[in-house]
Amino acid sequence: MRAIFHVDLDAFYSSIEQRDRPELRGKPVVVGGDPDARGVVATASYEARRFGIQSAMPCRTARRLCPDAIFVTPGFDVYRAVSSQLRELFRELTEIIEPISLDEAFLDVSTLARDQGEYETVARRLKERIRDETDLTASIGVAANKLVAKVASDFRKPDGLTVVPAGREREFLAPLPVRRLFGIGPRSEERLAAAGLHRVAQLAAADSGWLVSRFGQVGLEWQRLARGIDDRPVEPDRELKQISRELTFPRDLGEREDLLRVLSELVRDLIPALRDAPPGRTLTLKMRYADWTTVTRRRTPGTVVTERILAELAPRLFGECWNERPLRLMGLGISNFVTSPEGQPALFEFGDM
Ligand code: DCP
Ligand code: MG
Repeated sequence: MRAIFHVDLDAFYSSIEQRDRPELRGKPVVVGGDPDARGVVATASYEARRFGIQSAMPCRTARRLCPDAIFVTPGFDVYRAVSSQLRELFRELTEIIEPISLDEAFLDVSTLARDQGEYETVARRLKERIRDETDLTASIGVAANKLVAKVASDFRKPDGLTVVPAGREREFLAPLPVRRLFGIGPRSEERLAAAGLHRVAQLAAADSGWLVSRFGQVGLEWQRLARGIDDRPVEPDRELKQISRELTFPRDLGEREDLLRVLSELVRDLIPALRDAPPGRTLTLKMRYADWTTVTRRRTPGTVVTERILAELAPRLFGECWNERPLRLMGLGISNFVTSPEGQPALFEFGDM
């Protein structure tokens, strides 16, 4: 029987800013880009979220929703330092730690407790340790697998602790919207909604033959998630080789305009991961044509791939290698990471491409 913690800090960047600048406490704080220069929101304090401000939203929209919001430029060095502090605290419990981003990790704590009730105590103690050492709050989900632990950490945010007892996974997930399942994104959610499946319970109970005929094999994978089944191990110290996003379209797309739109969605989806990863030097575009021919094109611009370079280079690469035939999939990836601290993206931002 495994026991897994999913630990996720609350409003990470903005909580750190509020911690370090007392004048920001209790105020709507938005961490991200410049509202006058097409910046996007990295995160917002809970005070700002009450106005509807969310990660990835243009800062300009955020300012419209809350004219009193205070905009702060991210201080990644501090965020990284806190992240390593967190890692040390996790290490007090287990070596089996899988970091997902600066503020989020899975911990396999299976050997720590003698009975299930003890895990709650261990998790509570970890929250206290985090608060004592960093002055920040974390939410923790405890479950027998990663999927359920992840959903559980989000269940009572902020400063939450949710334990899902073994055997109760399906019941816990049942009332939630399908979107909450780690692995079902907005597009899958739309496809499920079109088939009348909105809640996890409906997906869990659906006829499996019908699911396959409607969605293919992925329908069965979704159903396993909906039933709370997940055997993925916590993978410690996974070395990051590439961060990527790809999308298989519901139908093949042959219009340049549609494909450019998908490409900018992929760029947008990649940006949060880009922020949490070390700087990368190489951008890869992947295209799969309707006949399954798959083409990948790489470009190493001579600087690290910043958000701006990503946004400019991706459509250029596409323009250079798309042969005008319909595509079924497109993907973008960043690799060739700079591992030493020399990788200060801002320094390279205006380098030539
Ligand atoms: N982040 C980002 N862009 C995004 C999402 C997140 O730059 N689109 C950054 C800012 C967040 C940090 O990553 O502070 C952690 O992401 P989370 O999704 O855990 O969000 P928060 O910790 O801010 O809030 P929550 O309390 O919902 O976990
Ligand atoms: Mg968080």
